Amino acid sequence: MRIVVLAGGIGGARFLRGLKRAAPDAEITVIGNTGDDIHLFGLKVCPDLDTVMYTLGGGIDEEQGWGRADETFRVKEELGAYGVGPEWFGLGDRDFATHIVRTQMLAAGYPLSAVTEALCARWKPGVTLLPMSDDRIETHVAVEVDGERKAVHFQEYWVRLRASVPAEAVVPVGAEQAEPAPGVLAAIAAADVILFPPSNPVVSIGTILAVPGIREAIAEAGVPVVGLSPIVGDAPVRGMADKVLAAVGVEATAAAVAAHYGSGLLDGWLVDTVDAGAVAEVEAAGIRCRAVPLMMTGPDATAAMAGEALALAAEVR
Ligand code: GDP
Ligand code: FO1
Ligand code: CA
Repeated sequence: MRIVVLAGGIGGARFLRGLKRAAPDAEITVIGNTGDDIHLFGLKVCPDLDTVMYTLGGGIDEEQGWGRADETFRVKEELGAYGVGPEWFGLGDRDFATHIVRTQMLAAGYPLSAVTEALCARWKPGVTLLPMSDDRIETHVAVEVDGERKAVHFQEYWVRLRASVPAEAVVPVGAEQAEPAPGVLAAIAAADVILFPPSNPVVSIGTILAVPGIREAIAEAGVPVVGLSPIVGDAPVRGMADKVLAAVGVEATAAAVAAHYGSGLLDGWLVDTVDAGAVAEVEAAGIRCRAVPLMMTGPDATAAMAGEALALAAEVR
């Protein structure tokens, strides 16, 4: 079975670990979000691609959900000693190697998709990891700070500001001019099922869908598209997805997120058992819905969630 998964970072990566257990013989292609990418110290950092690669390749800092395990921060300390910022984005020594290799290959003319393939040759994530696009797309957030309205890079909004100020707009800068990366549309066309993991609906999955051609390809794929709610009990399980949902006028509820993706895209939607009351509302919107445990408390729980998503896909086929 060929499964295509649109993934952001921590939520998507953890779900993928469960999906690999639930469907060990499936061919999984991950379309990864690159809107979080940031250029720092002359290096290109791809947080969501790296989180998927490290998590599935066994190199992730499990507790944080991002960055490498067993990290040290000598380079970061030395940069700080030179007064070279920003100091608010924690890049570790092991992680720096990934960004150096990536930047070196990009400078040699390799597209991001080829770079990602080369990095995955070491990590062997057990899935095909494709960036959503080889073109530069960076999510910026319009905020009002000290009465002044400005756009900040997503990472500054998320990490430095801790999403503490309201997001007035979320803009994937460069998306309109971008193209899907090689293999993305072909993977969608060849898929037997397409999954939206419990990733951030706005800045992860929303950004991937903003790449011209991807939303249409999924809508026209003619195969079940099933999503899992990242919102449980009217709140994100972690992080601040509610802040960016508010920016796009979507309530932080499991049903509202399903409606946001729309029945033109979604055939099925899994909500957590605490949101069983939302099932009727989602079904009324023309999306098959089932309430199952959706907390990724460990590999077994996540594998069970993935199994439920595949079962719902089989039902809506
Ligand atoms: P990010 O790029 O690192 O923010 O990761 P993603 O966008 O892939 O996923 C972030 C989302 O994962 C957040 O909105 C969380 O609510 C969601 N999430 C994290 N853990 C869980 C979980 O155990 N269950 C569910 N349903 N969602 C989760
Ligand atoms: N998230 C943080 O909250 N603080 C950090 O210092 C931080 C550093 C960092 C370094 C490399 C990387 O790949 C990810 C990093 N993240 C950090 C996570 C990053 O903000 C992700 O984009 C989030 O998970 C949201 O997508
Ligand atoms: Ca992300």
